Amino acid sequence: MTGGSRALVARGARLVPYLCAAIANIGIAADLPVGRSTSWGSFYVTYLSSPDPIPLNALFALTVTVSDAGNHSHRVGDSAIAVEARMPTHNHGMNLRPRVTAIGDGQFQVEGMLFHMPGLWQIFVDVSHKGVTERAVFDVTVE
Ligand SMILES: [Cu+2]
Repeated sequence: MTGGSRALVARGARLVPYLCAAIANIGIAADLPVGRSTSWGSFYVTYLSSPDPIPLNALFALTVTVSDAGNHSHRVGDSAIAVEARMPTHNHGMNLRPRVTAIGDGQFQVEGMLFHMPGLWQIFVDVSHKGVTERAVFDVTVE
């Protein structure tokens, strides 16, 4: 499977909870983490934003979880992450440098994120583990 078709499948899968929430008229979608596999398929990265959805021009935080790609319930406890975000169509990043704090068992608190313009942003989570670094990319449209 190519990376392109995998991305399409992932986008399609993300729509399902929103459709369910719309039909049932309940707010479950907001509490579901967003998940992606990393570039070489070794890890599965999820985040929850606070607040959710990610606001325009206001500080927000992410809780990031790194799991084994083959078993999403198995956290990669001795991993480390670095986080940045860019607007791909504007070729610029954030004006702030986020702070990453490991909170144990493959989870990280990322504070000091701020998206200062509306539009498409990409959050890059670089996972390092046993000398290997792989990237998970999350597309986020901020309105
Ligand atoms: Cu911009």
